[in-house]
Amino acid sequence: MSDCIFCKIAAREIGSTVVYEDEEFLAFRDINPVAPTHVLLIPKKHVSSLLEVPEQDAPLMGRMLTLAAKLAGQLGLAEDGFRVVINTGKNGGQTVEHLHFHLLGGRALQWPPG
Ligand code: DGP
Repeated sequence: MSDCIFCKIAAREIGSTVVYEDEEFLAFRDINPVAPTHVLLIPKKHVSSLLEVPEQDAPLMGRMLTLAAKLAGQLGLAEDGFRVVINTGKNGGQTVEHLHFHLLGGRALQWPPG
């Protein structure tokens, strides 16, 4: 989508610190990290939120989830643990309307999240 900031990051029109890329996905460092490791994983295809994922994209979502685990390992988070977060909508705290997983680790995370 032309006015979507994450589409622009995926198209390399806006700079970011990329940690992983393939044909379907991009992972990059969050501009405002809330943990020592804070990476955003996005599908390159624009989907505005988890609520808007079409049924036929279930396999894509499965690949995204297994990729999140693989990246957590590559980022050194597997041993101590980590969190994958999908903020959705107003109460979920979603601020960018392009589906993204937050991959958070490097410190003990609180629960409930507040
Ligand atoms: P959320 O609140 O779940 O929609 O998370 C959006 C995240 O995106 C937030 O943690 C900050 C991050 N973010 C917003 N704009 C940019 C940007 O231009 N570059 C990068 N790297 N991250 C961004």
